[in-house]
Amino acid sequence: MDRPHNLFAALRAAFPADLDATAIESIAPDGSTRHYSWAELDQASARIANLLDAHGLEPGARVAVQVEKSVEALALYLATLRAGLVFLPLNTAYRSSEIEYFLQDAEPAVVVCTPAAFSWVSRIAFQAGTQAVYTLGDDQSGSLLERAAHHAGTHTPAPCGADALAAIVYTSGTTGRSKGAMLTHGNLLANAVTLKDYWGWQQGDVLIHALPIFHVHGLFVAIHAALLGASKMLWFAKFDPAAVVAALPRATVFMGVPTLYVRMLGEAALTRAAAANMRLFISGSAPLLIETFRAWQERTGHTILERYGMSETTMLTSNPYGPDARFGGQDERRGGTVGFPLPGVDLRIAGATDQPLPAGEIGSIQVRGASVFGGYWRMPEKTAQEFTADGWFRTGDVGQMDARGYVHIVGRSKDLIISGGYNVYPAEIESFLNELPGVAESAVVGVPHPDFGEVGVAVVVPRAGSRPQPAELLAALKAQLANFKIPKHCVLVSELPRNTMGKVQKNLLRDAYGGLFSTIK
Ligand code: MCA
Ligand code: AMP
Repeated sequence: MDRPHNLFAALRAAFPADLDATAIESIAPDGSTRHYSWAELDQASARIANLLDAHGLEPGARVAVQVEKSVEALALYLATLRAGLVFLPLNTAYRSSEIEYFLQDAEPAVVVCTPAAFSWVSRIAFQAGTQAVYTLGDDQSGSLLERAAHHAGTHTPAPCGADALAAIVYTSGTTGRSKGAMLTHGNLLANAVTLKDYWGWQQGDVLIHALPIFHVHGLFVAIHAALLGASKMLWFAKFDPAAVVAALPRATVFMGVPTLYVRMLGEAALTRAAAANMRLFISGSAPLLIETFRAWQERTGHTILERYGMSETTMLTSNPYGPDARFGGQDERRGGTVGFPLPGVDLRIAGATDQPLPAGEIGSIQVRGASVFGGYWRMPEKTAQEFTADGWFRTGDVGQMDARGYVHIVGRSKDLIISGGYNVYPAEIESFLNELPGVAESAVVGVPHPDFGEVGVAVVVPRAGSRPQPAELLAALKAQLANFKIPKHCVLVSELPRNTMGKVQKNLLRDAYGGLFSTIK
């Protein structure tokens, strides 16, 4: 029989003995703070777990959540794990058509949204068969906490095996709509323990948490490691570079996407002295430019540790924190690389027929290991396509492993733009664009951007006799899609470049528009 493996139980077991100590210091934009003790975090999640239990849901029932970042939202995540239900986080930028898709696909039993969104979210949710819709504001308002307050502040975590589903994380597809990556308690716990050990988590560590908590980076990578390390978190609901730089002297670890590092470098207060107390800066979710890596080294004296992962797999590789015996005791963090496969992760560079390639050759990155998900929600065919016959997951990233064992990501076989750490799928934007009046066809490509790393540019062919205004096309997209997905520029062209097979040559478009943002500071 599988042993009990509730992820919450493992996180809870790591709480410090002094439960009255501060677990989270939440820092508001005006600088005011609110302290949450470990006991409060435990009790808040217990109350919500008891409320969820009162619904009498089957294990595996989904709890979909689209709320602003708050410590109470974190308690809701912990409560869902605790109750043995499945957490489904949703980006707060998603609009109604996007939410409608997720709720119809996942059929959550419970939905939690902001008080302001209740009327439209609840309409969609009840149509999708949801039993209960609660609200949660970022100021402790809403029906979730009101109802939870009537429940006990103690709760026994639901027993569940390592294979029990803990979360569904939607990640868009290169064709068609988003796919829900199903992550188990075992997947998440394996990765959390690995990261805590590999990154040398120490007693007394203080993590600056300034990322959103509806994606893998902010929700799993940052929070699990901090909780397992019994570390205090300095909690920012929204990233503000000046406020984060001001908090560095009270912290030891920071995690961010490259855009956060770029913006912090724009702060004159970022100095060696300001960063003197810090132990570790970690970057991921998007490529860290070598210029940023070097500028950070020069300004702060710290070498950013870059790592690589995916929603389907959580973290896969990391530059070393200290000497890695598996790779000859190497401990150098090398800019432009994502480091070594993490302990417990098998990574290979494969050729066209999935055969492993020798060191130095470029090929598809394929992985397997305890953190790799079992499949996509209700998409067995998609799942089968993404795994090789011998059980390796195809990441869709293209890379190379050098003779010393460092993994380099050199491109992607999937048509994906990573903008400020968020993924934007050109196919989705094109399908909306192509429906707009006056549009015959379109192509969306990613081009370099000094702040977001990469942004989308829409290249549109008008219908014969039409002359749609680019600004109006973008405004029409904005009415339907999350704001970060909106291309930052739109051009009209008479035709798209195609190869002899009729496929749009996006590389030519990227070359043509690649310099659009190069002069922006
Ligand atoms: C905001 N905007 C963006 C982005 N963010 N545009 C493109 N890409 C973005 N990422 C747009 C808004 O639509 C808005 O446009 C304008 O920029 C300003 O918006 P605002 O909300 O003020 O921006 P911000 O608050 O300054 O946000 C920027 C940000 C944020 C802090 C960099 O994007 C962010 O938190 N990124 C982190 C994402 C993340 O956590 N990714 C991890 C995924 P307008 O005014 O026209 O509306 S997990 C993952 O990738 C894997 C598993 C991994 O390896 O970790
Ligand atoms: P997601 O769909 O949010 O899971 O995004 C996963 C993708 O982000 C990966 O497949 C990579 O393409 C990309 N990614 C994550 N970390 C890095 C990194 N350090 N360098 C380059 N790409 C990264």
